[in-house]
Amino acid sequence: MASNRFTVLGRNLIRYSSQGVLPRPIFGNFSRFSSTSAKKSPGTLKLTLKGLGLGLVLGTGYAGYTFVTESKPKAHLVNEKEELFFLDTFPNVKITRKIVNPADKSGLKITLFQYQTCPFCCKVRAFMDHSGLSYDIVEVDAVLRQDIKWSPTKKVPTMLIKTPDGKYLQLTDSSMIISALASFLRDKEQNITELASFYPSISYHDEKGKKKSDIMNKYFLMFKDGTPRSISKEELEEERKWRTWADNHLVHLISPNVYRTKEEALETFEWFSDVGEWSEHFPAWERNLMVYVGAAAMWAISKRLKKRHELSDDVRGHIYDALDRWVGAVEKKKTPFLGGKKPNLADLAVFGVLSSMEGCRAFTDCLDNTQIAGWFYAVKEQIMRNRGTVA
Ligand SMILES: N[C@@H](CCC(=O)N[C@@H](CS)C(=O)NCC(=O)O)C(=O)O
Repeated sequence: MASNRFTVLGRNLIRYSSQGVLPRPIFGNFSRFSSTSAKKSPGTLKLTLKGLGLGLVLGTGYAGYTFVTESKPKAHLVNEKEELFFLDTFPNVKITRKIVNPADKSGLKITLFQYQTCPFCCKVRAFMDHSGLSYDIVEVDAVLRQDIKWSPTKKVPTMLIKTPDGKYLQLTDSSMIISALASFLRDKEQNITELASFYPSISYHDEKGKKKSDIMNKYFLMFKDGTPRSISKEELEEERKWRTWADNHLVHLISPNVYRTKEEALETFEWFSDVGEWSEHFPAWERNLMVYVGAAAMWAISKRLKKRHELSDDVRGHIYDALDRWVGAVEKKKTPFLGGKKPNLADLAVFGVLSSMEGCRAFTDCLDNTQIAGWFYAVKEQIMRNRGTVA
């Protein structure tokens, strides 16, 4: 079996591999898809439904990611794995932006489907820009989400990568995307489809009997010829620990902080609109609906999220504590980054999550009340140095 050639530090892969859970490369067994139809102008009923649905969509979107990333006990593993998903043809979507880096030697043709300020999407972009990759961006409309209709998971970030046989392989989940691409960039001889197959999606029933799924090994890098001597086991473990912390802890502090009050929620959505160029990409009515209804919905939802994650009313205090912990871990290394002289995947994950609130009052407060600024802007500088330009 192909997986025998790969080593991964930790027991997960070996355990799942021995249970026969790891998929073999599944060429020839791909799901088929007919591409999305062109956008139509919405009718009155549709407009009304959109208005009513917006709060719910934004709410469930943000609440959804927090729910998925929660590490609850997994009551019952159904042990169903989902096959890799491929499209035969590229979907009928508008490319919003092209990032071009002439120094990119990866040979990968990547399209990222995203919301500009989603923390998980910011994490993926931080990694891709730091790696100097060229890629196309599709800014997904958070209301209709037409551009990801083709996707079985209906979440962002999601990615399509062109395979040598001309199909499009879908990668989902920010941490899986980063691990699979990072593994590929270490050894471009590896096949991206085969690499993706080492991150199987496994379903389980939670304690309430609800079917959920998660991606195995998503914090693990896959090394074809064993762990490179240049990295120690401890370094890899530490990197995984903080990547997990970024997804399971830090990210849950963002919504309660950026939507803390009605005014902050509105400011935050105005900033989303600016950086996501909503005025450019969406009609005015839709942009305004997204800003006003979105801000109101998220202000309300953030209260529920605060309870779910057992945060006190002093939500700023929680994020300051988290950042103090992170800065403490970096300082202990006595190097500019957790990864040493260069940011590692944990630096990029923490940076990515934080950059999702860079234009918010909560971020300015973090700069004023913690020591995060030095590290944050040092990572940003490294990313800016490596990244391609908008074509
Ligand atoms: N674990 C996933 C979480 C992704 C996620 O929940 N994304 C949100 C947006 S921030 C989403 O797409 N929610 C569904 C929706 O918007 O309908 C990851 O790391 O990529």
